[in-house]
Amino acid sequence: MSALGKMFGAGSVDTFLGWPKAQVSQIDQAVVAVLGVPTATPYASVGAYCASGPAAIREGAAPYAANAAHHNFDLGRATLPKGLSAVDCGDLDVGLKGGAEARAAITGAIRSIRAQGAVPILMGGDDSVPIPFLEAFADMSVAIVQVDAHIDWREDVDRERFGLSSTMRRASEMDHVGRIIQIGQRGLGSARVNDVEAALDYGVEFIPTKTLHRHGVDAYRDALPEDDVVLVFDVDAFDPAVMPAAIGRTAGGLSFDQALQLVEDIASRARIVGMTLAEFMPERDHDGQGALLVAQFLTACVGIIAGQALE
Ligand SMILES: [Mn+2]
Repeated sequence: MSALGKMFGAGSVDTFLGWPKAQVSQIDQAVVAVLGVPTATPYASVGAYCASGPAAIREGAAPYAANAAHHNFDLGRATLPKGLSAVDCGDLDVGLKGGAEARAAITGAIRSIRAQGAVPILMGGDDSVPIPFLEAFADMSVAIVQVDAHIDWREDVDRERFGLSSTMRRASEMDHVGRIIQIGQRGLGSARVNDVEAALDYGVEFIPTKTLHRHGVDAYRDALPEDDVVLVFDVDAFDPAVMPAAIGRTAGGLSFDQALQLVEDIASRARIVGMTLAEFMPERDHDGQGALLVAQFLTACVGIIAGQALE
């Protein structure tokens, strides 16, 4: 723990923002439950390279833990409105190999959190984790807002169909998934030409980062869904200058405030029923800079989602 953290009263914490620990099966009255997941379906070529992401994000949030109940200027109020509580369910023990069993465990955990009335927030883990997360919403229809430098529409990679480059194609095949809005594509490496065509055929609306930078919120205002939304956020959507802890760094990404405003704007039209935050790779971070940013962003997202519980 840094001396600076001590000065502001931070103690040693091993949960996100120092929230109470809870079992997935017993989250009491929490309106939001955070769960860490190391991977779902890693590619053999790279393995579970974001497995230590959840621990690093909790560490990034640790300096704020002593202030968790303070006024949060990103929200204009306390992160958790009075009377509401959130819990950290720790990391789901699915090992690092992933596969069908890991995916089933993730889906089961998210179903359990939802059945108790809380909004699940999954901290990855590589971007294969949203696939089993989304499977846990089969009892309702959802729209997806995916924020990512990459479109993730590969049919398969080396014959693996459930990996991090196929996330949105697998999502599009789920009966309960309706509209898909994808925001943040940029540069080379976002997509193959035929995958863009398949996504457009499905009805995906793409809002590249370039459009967002040039037109601001007008770039997406009319595209945002009014149906219940699962927010699928890949941290490589952020500009690598502010969030370097990603394997797929691409210049020109979102600022902290653009991402925050986007989540606010989604929440102003639709209920956010779940969120995944993936691809945080501590080994690529610079002196914890990315972890701090992602922790602050996730804190704001939790606050926005918790605020919806009051509506
Ligand atoms: Mn990505």
